[in-house]
Amino acid sequence: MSKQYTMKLTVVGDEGVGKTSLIKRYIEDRFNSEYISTIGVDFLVKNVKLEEGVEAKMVIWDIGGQDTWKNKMNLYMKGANGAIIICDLTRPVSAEHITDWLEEILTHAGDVPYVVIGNKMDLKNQKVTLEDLKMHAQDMPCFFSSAKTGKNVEKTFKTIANLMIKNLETK
Ligand SMILES: Nc1nc2c(ncn2[C@@H]2O[C@H](COP(=O)(O)OP(=O)(O)OP(=O)(O)O)[C@@H](O)[C@H]2O)c(=O)[nH]1
Ligand SMILES: [Mg+2]
Repeated sequence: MSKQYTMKLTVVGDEGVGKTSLIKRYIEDRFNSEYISTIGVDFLVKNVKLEEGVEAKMVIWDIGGQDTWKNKMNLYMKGANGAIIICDLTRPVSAEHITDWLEEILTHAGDVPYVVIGNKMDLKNQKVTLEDLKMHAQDMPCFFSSAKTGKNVEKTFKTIANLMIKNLETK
């Protein structure tokens, strides 16, 4: 018998770090260099096959990073099974804010798994190191990624999907 899970994944981080781009790369394998800021929240669904016999319907909440949406976080985060927290490797402030995003997750979704991503690794003027990310991520996984080249995008979603499943199975 195969097991079928439904999971809610939230994707958070400052405006312009590449949340929508990362999701678009993962689902459609495409990249758009134009910046269209997410208004409120967008929803996307991806069916994932994990280990033998385990399938999951992953509902991805692409949350707008502008301050305007901050007061909606309780609605957006509620019931989340996990999160991807993203910063832009060329903008140290976006890395400093990882702690704030983590706080939102803990407050509204509780103690759920998350991964920390430093995006835009294709750009030259990187100012955030893997050590910086590790510090913010505490014991959870962290990677560099590029929505532009696709580097580590699949790995990011696979990692968080597996962590969410593991967490659900132990409940
Ligand atoms: N070079 C490069 N540019 C990227 C990458 N990811 C995103 N971008 C660009 O960064 C800009 C912002 O990307 P979005 O994906 O819209 O950012 P977001 O985090 O969804 O922003 P909000 O919806 O406003 O919170 C766009 O111009 C993207 O093309 C990347 O990996 N490399
Ligand atoms: Mg967006």
